[in-house]
Amino acid sequence: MLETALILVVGLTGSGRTTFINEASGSDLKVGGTLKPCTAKVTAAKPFELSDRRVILIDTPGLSSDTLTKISTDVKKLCVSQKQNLAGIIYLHRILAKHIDPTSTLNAQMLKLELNQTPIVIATTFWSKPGQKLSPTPDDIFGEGSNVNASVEKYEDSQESAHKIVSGIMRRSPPAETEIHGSSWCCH
Ligand SMILES: Nc1nc2c(ncn2[C@@H]2O[C@H](COP(=O)(O)OP(=O)(O)OP(=O)(O)O)[C@@H](O)[C@H]2O)c(=O)[nH]1
Ligand SMILES: [Mg+2]
Repeated sequence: MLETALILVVGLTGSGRTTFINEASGSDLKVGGTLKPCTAKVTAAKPFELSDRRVILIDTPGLSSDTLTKISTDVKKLCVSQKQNLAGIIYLHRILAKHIDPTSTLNAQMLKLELNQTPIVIATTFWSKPGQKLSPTPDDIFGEGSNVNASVEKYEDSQESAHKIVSGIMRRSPPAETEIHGSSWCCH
């Protein structure tokens, strides 16, 4: 049987998490079309196979001070029910954002602490929209001196591009290290 890779997809509301997940997994989760946040719950998408793993992407509500605790609690529960640790976190960043709000940096830092030592990829979205684009560094997202060892990838609105990002994170998270023993949460 294929090993399961649970991968968390996070980011601010409207950063394109659900669109990315639907494209990668062939799911049909509800995408936002209004000014209101759309995804309200931690939701496991349809499993799909990639690089000899069974991949489950986890959609989340937009990361904020209000959702942070709920996201980390629900993700830990999901990991226990799947008997797997997280194989990684994909942090989606809307490339058109002019400034990164310090609160969002703090929230990203807190989530990283909660889900300690999980490999992280920052994936930038909205490249097809016109406007000034500034690619972020891990320090921009997680705070100056945070020493987060994350790569920054460009998501190019296609399944191939989404799969490349997912495969990249799985290369940094070998299957043998991801299993949870017993029912307690442990992160590597
Ligand atoms: N051009 C472009 N549009 C995108 C991209 N990602 C998402 N969108 C559009 O942006 C809107 C919001 O996308 P969602 O995938 O719902 O974003 P989300 O991060 O899941 O947002 P919430 O769940 O509402 O917090 C939709 O109209 C998408 O079609 C992208 O990479 N490029
Ligand atoms: Mg969503």
